[in-house]
Amino acid sequence: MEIVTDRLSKAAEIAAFTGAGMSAESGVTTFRSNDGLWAKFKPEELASMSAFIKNPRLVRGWYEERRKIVAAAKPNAGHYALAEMERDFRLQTVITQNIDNLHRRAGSEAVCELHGNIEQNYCMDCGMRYDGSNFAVIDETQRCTQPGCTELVRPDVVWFGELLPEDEWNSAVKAAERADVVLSIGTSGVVFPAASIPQIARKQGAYVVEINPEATCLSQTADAFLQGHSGEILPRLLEGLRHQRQQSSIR
Ligand code: BJW
Ligand code: ZN
Repeated sequence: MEIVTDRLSKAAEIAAFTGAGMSAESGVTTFRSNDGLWAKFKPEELASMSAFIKNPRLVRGWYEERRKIVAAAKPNAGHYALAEMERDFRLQTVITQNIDNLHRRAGSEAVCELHGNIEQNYCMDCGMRYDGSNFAVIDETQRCTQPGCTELVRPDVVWFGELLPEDEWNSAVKAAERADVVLSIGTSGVVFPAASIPQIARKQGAYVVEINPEATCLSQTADAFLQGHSGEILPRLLEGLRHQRQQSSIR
């Protein structure tokens, strides 16, 4: 822990790369855990255009339920610690795979959302954007209300086989390349291209720290593995940074 705090305090730029585990302590179920209402489905079976076309009601039900959970959820101590690292230390960017908005709600400003945002929707035909529930619900599916258009409205998230939003991806790669330290937090690291962010950073010489209660495919190559929950580890890192700053101001 001290070695990581030391690296963080000396870094000119820090980036955080986050996955579903970041929000687990806010009560948002991760994708590849064995609990939760939707555990009987693999993400590949729901998060895809083919699943949506085949069964829009099922996929819409999944997103609708998750949207409600996320709206009722509160950022946890880990989200707040990252927001404070951005405000008071050198955390430049939070690169997130999460669609739950919890980083922004905790106060993080420089957030790259690689997989979209569950609060946004758009029409699959005319592209009209819907940010609430102002679409029509016909036969339990969401439909566009533009004149002459009744196409399905889909969530503005990135499904398997779809390209990541170009601007967000480019900003994320730049942040990873510039960073001296990358914190990879609460991700199984199996979904690409997002999972390549720690590797991109490491190639440019960054010190990569993984925070996760379980070992993942990244654990072997990370420079440090802090085993535990992000809601506990991140506040401790923040405390360590504050302590170091205080010590150096006394000296
Ligand atoms: C805690 C904790 C606590 C618990 N504290 N930690 C290269 C190689 C191989 C495959 C591919 C490749 N390139 C592309 C692919 C195909 C595919 C892919 O990667 N497939 C793999 C599964 C094999 N990728 C794509 O299709 C991507 N698009 C693409 O590549 O476009 C180019 C292309 C175009 C056309 C044809 C082909 C290619 C798009 C991927 C989109 C992924 N979308 C989803 C859904 C988003 C919307 C939604 O939320 O519904 O994104 S899937 C799902 O997985 C979601 C997540 O963001 C993503 C990653 O999951 P994450 O966050 O890692 O969660 P978990 O559950 O896996 O892990 C949680 C972790 O937390 C665990 O480790 C726990 O231990 C830990 N944890 N509690 C800290 N308290
Ligand atoms: Zn439309």
